[in-house]
Amino acid sequence: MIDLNSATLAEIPPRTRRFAYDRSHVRAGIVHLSVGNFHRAHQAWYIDRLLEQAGQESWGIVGVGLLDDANERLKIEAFPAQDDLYTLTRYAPDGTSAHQVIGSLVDYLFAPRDTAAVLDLMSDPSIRIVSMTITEGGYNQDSRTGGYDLSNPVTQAELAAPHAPKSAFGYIVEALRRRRDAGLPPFTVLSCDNLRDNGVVAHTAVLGHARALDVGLADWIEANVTFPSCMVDRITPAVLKPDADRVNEECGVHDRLPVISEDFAQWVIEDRFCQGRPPLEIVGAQLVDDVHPYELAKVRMLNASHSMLAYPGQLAGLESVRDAVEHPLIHKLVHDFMTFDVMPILSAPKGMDLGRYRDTILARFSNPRVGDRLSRITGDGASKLPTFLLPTLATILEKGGETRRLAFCIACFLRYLGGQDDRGEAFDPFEPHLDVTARALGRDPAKALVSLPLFADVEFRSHPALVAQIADDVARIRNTGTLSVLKSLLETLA
Ligand code: CS2
Repeated sequence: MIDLNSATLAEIPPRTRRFAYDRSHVRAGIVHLSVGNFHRAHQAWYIDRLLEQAGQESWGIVGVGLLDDANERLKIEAFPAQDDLYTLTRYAPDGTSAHQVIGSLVDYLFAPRDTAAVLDLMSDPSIRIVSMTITEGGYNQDSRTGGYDLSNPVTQAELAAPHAPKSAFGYIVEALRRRRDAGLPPFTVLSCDNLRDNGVVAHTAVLGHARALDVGLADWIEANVTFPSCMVDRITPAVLKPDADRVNEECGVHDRLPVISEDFAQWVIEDRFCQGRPPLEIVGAQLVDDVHPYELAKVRMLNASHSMLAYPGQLAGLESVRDAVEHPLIHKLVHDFMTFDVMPILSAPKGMDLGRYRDTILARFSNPRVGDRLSRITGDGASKLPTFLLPTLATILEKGGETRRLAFCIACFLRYLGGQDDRGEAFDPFEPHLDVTARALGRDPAKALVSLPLFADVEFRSHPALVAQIADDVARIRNTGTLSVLKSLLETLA
């Protein structure tokens, strides 16, 4: 099989669609921090289609890797060898697939090695947007105050040596400083993570970092830089070796890091760009004044349902999202969670039917070929729960309503921290924000709920009955298994 790169493009079989624009004319207008599969399946796919339109060649993307880890090392090798090209395979719920080569990523820099080049690029006026997907937990938020955590050792190091940044915020602030000092206009900062008000969270982080360094710079950023919020949606599974081998076979070209996703995509963006923006509406993105209701619906319905099914599913020994959503008990749990717990307290975006939205989500989870694994969804629960699920619980506690489905999911999360499923099989929970001591608290729910920072937004101290309920669920899950606890829960609630 041929290797993917610019020279072999013409040899790729026609079943794999190739972009029609002349890539040598594409110039960088966007720097994207942290080039994960989601970015490559979502934003880079939108931009790829935009580049097909006449006159849009100034919106190419340069990807920047921030972290020096095993995952990034694969990209350092693969991206240049492939001239930053890659294949995207999209699977529809009816099982059909579409293959294409994406060309919108025009360069890749590895920040720990190419620090000067990254800063030079970000300081260049041709870059009009700096976007990022640094994960829900990547915003360095202080879980107690919601502000930017200046005590983080990485932040401390960056503040002591601002010319040698490490984090997204260190790079953004240093590049903005250079632009201001050179009398150049700034860029828009666009967070593409699944956070409520992601633009506001990014604003808090950038301003928090800048203010600790230079108040004048912070004021300039405040007055000149915009931080639009956006809602992003496309299920993009982790691609393991067998998945990669399969899609390479399907595409007829060897890509070292191919991307897989569902065919559904949505991008709703607040229209506030301080240096102009690509006309993304012509490729299906929605530019709106207020993204908030869309974000809320997506995070509290889709992402929360993902968590709602993934913890019990993994404990029950299931492997994929599809296996879990097609299990009758878990299906009912998730369906009823959306219908009775979330939908009554959500205000839907104008023109959106939440019932239909729920049914589409369930159908997407059942996609027969995407192959999304539960371990991807359960990972980093410490960042996801406070964003996806716990605000719903806090609202129900305030306004009244059923808490037992949420209590059960939290119990499953605490049990999952122990790294053992119902069959006694061990797994390694991916929890980069929880140390060993914190994880061990999974065995002591009463203490975990009142002391782990991730639960800080729920007043568990004032709800002892709920704490007792969760502790009881954890004990019964341990003794009788997850699905038997779920079965009796659903019978009680029927
Ligand atoms: C998932 C998301 O990570 C998770 O828990 O819910 O990655 C989800 O697949 C995407 O947000 C879909 O747009």
